[in-house]
Amino acid sequence: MIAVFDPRQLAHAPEREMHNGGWATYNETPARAETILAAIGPTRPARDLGMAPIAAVHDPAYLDFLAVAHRDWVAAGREGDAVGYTWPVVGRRPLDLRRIDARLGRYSYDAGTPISAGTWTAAYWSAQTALTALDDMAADPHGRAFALCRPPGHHAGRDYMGGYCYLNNAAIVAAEARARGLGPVSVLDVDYHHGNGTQDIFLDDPDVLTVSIHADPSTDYPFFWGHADERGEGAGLGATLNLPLPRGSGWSEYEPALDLAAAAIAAHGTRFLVVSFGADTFVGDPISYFTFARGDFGRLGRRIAALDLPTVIVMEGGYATSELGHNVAAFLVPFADPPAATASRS
Ligand code: SP5
Ligand code: ZN
Repeated sequence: MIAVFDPRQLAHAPEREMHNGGWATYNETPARAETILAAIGPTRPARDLGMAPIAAVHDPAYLDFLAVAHRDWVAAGREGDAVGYTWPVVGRRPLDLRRIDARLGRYSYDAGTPISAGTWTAAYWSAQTALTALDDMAADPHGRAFALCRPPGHHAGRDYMGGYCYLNNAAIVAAEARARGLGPVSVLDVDYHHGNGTQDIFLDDPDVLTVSIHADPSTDYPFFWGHADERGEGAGLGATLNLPLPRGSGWSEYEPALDLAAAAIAAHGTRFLVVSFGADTFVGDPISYFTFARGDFGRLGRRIAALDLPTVIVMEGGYATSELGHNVAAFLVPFADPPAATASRS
């Protein structure tokens, strides 16, 4: 199976994040990518496919902000990573404010997503990694490619960062695939956390179905999105599906949700699939509460590969670093098999 990784993604290395009222060591480390790299075999580097597919998804003022935020932080006399401390309440009027702290608040929704010196470079190459996987997917014998993206993307919206995410790699691939006429497109998000950014980007869009299986946002991050009654808006009503599960869920709770997701993907007439893959459903994940064993990642991969669709898998979360590479590799194994072989196994 084709896999893409670009080492410039390692430039993103924030030191700490705000968690439950105090500073904690940053979970989304360069070591995550390195352990996945060591477990999955050969990868190819990203090519630069430019800003246009990124700008098709993200707001231009937000992109300008991301590119200069750390420089402006340093220019304001600050040390370490740029992080906001004041956020506009929903419904506040738009203001064109210049101070770095105001812009950090305007373009984020949490304090867990700092901007380090290398963040823009890494986020740019993370998006290019996903786009290169889309470009190269056709060269794979079964039309599947894995993008080893870091930083992850599914919490980033059109004009906001959050949840360790800056550019929404999965949404960028989905929009580009649609632009190339590969649709109808569906995004299946199997990270532990709800993919709020992806949902927001396509909320009123009937063409791109977004389906997310995740921890109930009543108890888990990102709290304000991902509830079962969010079904899309306007013309996109019905093209959003949320399947929240309680903490403690394992494969026996997950599999029926996956069946509902598969039925929705089929009903959408899907011809191209983006998978937002997080390994934070693992029982040993330090910030998550599902109970997947290693073998469950193989089951999940088999079920998704059996959909028999051209597929780009985009890496999202997963923080049990010592197990992460093996869990990701277990998920990817079925995608190297021909679709018929995958479908015939249970
Ligand atoms: C892509 C992804 O999986 N993002 C998850 C973002 C979750 N952020 C909120 C959880 C913060 C937990 N911090 C725990 C620190 C302990 N060292
Ligand atoms: Zn996650």
